[in-house]
Amino acid sequence: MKKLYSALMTAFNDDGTVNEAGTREMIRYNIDVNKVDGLYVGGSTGENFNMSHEQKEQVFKIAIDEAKNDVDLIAQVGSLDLNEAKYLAKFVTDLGYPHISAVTPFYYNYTFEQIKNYYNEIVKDVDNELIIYSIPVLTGVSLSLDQFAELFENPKIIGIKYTNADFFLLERVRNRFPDKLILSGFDEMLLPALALGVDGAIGSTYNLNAKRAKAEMNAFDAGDIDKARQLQKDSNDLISALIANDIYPSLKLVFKELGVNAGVTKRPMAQPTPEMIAGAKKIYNDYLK
Ligand code: NGF
Repeated sequence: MKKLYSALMTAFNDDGTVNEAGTREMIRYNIDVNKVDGLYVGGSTGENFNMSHEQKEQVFKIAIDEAKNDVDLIAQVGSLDLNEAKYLAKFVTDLGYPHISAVTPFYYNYTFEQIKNYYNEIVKDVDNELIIYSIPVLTGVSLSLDQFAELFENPKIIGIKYTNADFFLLERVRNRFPDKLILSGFDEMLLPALALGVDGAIGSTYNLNAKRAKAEMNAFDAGDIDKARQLQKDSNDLISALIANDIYPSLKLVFKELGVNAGVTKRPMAQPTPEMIAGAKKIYNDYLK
């Protein structure tokens, strides 16, 4: 059974502090209304890379406290500070998170040896399993098939969150590692990723569009490719509109239309403008009502 995860957003107040009540509302909406299989906590959509260390801890605590054991939880602990990544890996493991994930270290053009050492260090002292977070479009770090193979030599490294439009590589990875977990990261490319055998998907737009994505997965599994294509087309109409309206603030503005207080994005992310608010209302009316 393929699994669908929302990349959890963090509700922020105007001053950049975490809005705990709003964050809890989004978690509840994902579990109770979207009926997702899991949440990816502390990823790009969660604005993890905008946050202080204390805020990361705060969000990890809120998410597991609200979600309890209702859905699977993956905590993204990767950081440019390896000591922080190791600390957070232990922190979330002690909180009870069943999986961890870590973005490839970025900015300094690390060698593969350094990247490998980073992953092995993160998992070394924790009794937990790690999913590599590969997102070359934001990190500039592309791992090759052989490099994934080297990382998988560590039995605690169990899979990839694959946010990459390189479908040749995806096919090669799926073929070489049939037992590893591969979760697709680009929501607008879910169907081609399903065709190549991913085990599920994690994404930002599932916060609003999980039911359609689940229906697409089910149609694909039933062999109804025409239906799956139609559902992907409908999703992509929504995703295109969200991207055109600035996706992260717009996801939160559309959440408000659904009666969920998602707060705002944290600066330097864009703050809502009257045009963006009007755009979000239109997205809600056109694609989600
Ligand atoms: O936001 C991005 C940037 N990607 C997300 C997702 O892969 C990131 C994707 O859902 C994620 O899951 C996380 O770490 O929070 C896109 O927003 C979506 O496909 C629209 O392009 O690439």
